[in-house]
Amino acid sequence: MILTGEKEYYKGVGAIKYEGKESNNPLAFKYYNPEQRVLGKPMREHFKFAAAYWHSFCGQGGDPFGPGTQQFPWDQSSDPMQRAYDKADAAFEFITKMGFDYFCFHDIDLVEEAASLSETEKRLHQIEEYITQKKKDSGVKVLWGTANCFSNPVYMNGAATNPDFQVVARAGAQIKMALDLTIALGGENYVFWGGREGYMSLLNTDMGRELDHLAQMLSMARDYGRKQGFKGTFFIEPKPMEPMKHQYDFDAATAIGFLKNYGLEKDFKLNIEVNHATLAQHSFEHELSVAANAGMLGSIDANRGDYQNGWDTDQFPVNLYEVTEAMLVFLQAGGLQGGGINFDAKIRRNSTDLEDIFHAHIGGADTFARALLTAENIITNSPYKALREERYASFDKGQGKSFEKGILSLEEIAEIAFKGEPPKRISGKQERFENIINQFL
Ligand code: XLS
Ligand code: NI
Ligand code: NI
Repeated sequence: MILTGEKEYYKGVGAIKYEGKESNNPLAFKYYNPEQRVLGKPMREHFKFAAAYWHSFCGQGGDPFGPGTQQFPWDQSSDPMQRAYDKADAAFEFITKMGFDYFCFHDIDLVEEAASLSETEKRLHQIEEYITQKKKDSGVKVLWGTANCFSNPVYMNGAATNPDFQVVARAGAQIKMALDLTIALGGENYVFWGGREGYMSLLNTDMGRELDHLAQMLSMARDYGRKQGFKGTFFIEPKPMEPMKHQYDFDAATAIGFLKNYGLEKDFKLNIEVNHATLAQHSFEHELSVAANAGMLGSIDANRGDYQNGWDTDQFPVNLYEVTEAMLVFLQAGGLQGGGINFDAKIRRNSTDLEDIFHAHIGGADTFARALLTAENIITNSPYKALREERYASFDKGQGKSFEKGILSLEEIAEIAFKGEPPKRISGKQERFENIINQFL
């Protein structure tokens, strides 16, 4: 048995508790009350909050113009395995203090990649053993695992969609190892975000062939996972651009079309990321609705963008109005299928105190909690649902109902129009709907 570390990294920060909105304690939840029931289900179960290993314990604030600014005390050893163990200690300390039940990871977040695949595999086995012990001690679980098939320069032309089969095979090896690791750690889901799956120029790209290859890889991963006894859901995380100019999983609608085209829709659902939605010129709630309508609303990556610029800034959620609209969709869809809310978000580069990561997650959890409570209130105590249903009332009876049932032909509805009165002008009442949100916030 491996003994896990005794060191405390986040000194001075204890367990984060719910103290209510009157509390002035910056290190307490004001709205996120894990056991409080919302529409019959505790907040803890609605959300399944997860910390993202990469942003919170690996990324140190580097950007294209300069190196990291956050010096992590767990990143000091000269031995990569020791660094990985120390990082796991810090991660579990943080997650436990937050009172979160879950984390998400990429394979090489847990331990740095080695010079060869077989050396990397060895490292992954070692860290798997260590984290298994930490999971046992803490009760913390894995929401999803994934393979980072985008950072290593070998993937500069794509991973599963690389024009060179040798690279595709290497991506396959990495995905296999990441799946093994996720299964060994009891991961509830497995994610594919295709960082390099897309193109920079169509001139040198055979898009049709690349899409076939992507589907081939996903089918193989699905078959392998199922053979190994993985019962969880596979998620595709749509994103329109960055790092590639055009990504194949552009948005929810594109990903759903792709999955159905290749017969993958039974095993795969979607992981909707707020910032990816807005990069695709959609709103968060739009992407949630598209996924929910297809029965594929699997999970959420909760990180907002900056509305003044066009990249994935991965900021913690703070926008109550936006998240309330999203929670209306969320609650009416019956929540998430298998997934949870993963804070795929990072603190700003000049947030350099170790406690800043607590403020960030407290704010994110409180934003979701307050929005969920508001949405519950709107659904139960406002005319919102009735007003919306009323707009479609003409389909609830008579000819409208027959149309919905599919028993009218085009000739028949044309005849209805010719014979009937000209349609009345009916207001969409958008402003009234918008005011309901403000009233209940
Ligand atoms: C990047 C993605 C990434 C995925 C996991 O934009 O959000 O962090 O969630 O690979
Ligand atoms: Ni993400
Ligand atoms: Ni992202």
